[in-house]
Amino acid sequence: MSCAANLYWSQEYLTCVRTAPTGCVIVPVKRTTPSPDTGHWTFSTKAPCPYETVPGNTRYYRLKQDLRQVQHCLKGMIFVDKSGVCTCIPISTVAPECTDDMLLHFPFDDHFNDVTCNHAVTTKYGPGQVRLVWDSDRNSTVASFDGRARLETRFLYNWFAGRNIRHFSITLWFKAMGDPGPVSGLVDNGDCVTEPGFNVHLEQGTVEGSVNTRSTGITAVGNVAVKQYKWHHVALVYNGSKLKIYQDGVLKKQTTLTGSIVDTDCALYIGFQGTDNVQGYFKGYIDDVSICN
Ligand SMILES: [Ca+2]
Repeated sequence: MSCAANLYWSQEYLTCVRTAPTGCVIVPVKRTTPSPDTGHWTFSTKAPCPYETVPGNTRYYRLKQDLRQVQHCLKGMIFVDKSGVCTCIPISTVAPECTDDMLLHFPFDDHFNDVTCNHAVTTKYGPGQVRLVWDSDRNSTVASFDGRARLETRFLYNWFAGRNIRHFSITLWFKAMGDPGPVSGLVDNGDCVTEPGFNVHLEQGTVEGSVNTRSTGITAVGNVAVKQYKWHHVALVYNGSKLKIYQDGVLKKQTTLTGSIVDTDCALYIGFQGTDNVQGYFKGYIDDVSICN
């Protein structure tokens, strides 16, 4: 759902507002008018972008040649380097997606949080970094994981309790850049104290998913080969009778599974699986994570 004509989404106020964010402190040589669809303003410089995002705060950016030279986008905007063009864009110009089916959606376009009406917020954990970077193949900003950090959202703590969930799916884009051997988690809700209710992870150069139901237990589908440094789309779908895994839009494996998904008192992890604070991290890019029920 988008804002009505002449209104702009404000992530700060969580509603549509009449005034669009008006600028960026980079001196623009060119300013385009806002897109009628998104309300985005774009500023560009003629030279390749001399700035980079300050780690951990995408509203701030600094001169690559002198990291002390820190500037910031105006309130409600964040800095991105779109293929060499310095740009400040609104935190979000898209209203939350309020549907019965969409539980969580992380587009990673300009922040790390969920954009559904559940408004789930993520927090970074681990010694490393998760950053937003522009990816020209995806033509989108994506989340970059350095192999030592993850995102967590506590929205799924005990979420399955009493809900009798028999329809559940996870979709995401990923580009693996780490060691293809060890387990590295993409999305799951567990191993904090118990086995996950669901997970999608990489191991030995393949992608695998599993769902844990009360009547059947942990059931996995996978062993689907993954190419390093290539974007793949993966979908794990449980429909109450089958568990299926799709890669790049093609059904790769399926198996019989019944019953309601077990509850865990664990957070949702993105970019990690396990209890070990060294192993289990994902290195690479993740984009557009959706969870539906
Ligand atoms: Ca994105």
